[in-house]
Amino acid sequence: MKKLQLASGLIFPILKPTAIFSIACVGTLAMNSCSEAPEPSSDEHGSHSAATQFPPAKTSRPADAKLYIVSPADGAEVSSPFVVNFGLKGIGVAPAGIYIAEDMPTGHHHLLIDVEKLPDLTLPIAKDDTHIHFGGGQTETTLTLTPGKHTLQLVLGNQTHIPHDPPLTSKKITITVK
Ligand SMILES: [Cu+2]
Repeated sequence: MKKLQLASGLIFPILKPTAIFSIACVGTLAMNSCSEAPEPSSDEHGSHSAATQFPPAKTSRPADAKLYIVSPADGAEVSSPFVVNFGLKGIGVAPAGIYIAEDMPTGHHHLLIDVEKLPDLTLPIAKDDTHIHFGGGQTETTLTLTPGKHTLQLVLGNQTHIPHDPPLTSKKITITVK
């Protein structure tokens, strides 16, 4: 677990939209130079035609990408309000609306609170009190929940809030709020 947290630590601190390209580099294991934003139409990146830059209907993602809740731990007892840390490995975080390229997949977090059954993961994720979007590229949030048991689960969504193909979801954890 220590290794996972270390890896996610690289992603966590960088939240500003201006930093998304370097985050994407982390997510794709530095396939391109990470020193500056890629220019989609420049000669340097000539392998990307205009067509491949257009967001596809389905966004693929690395097979080994992982989405997980760093904290609280599954089964933890917490006092409200409490912080939830999102963990992501093998794919970058980018704000909603941002699409970089097919070989630089990114997404943003969605936290499902007390959602019993996952929604249709081929459609945009609903936006309501129990499906919270982090379209700014946030990787943590502070929650205030009523005392008792609650479940938390993350789903990564693409630039249009649609889960990737295949979808990236975290384990659903159960916590008890004191
Ligand atoms: Cu979203």
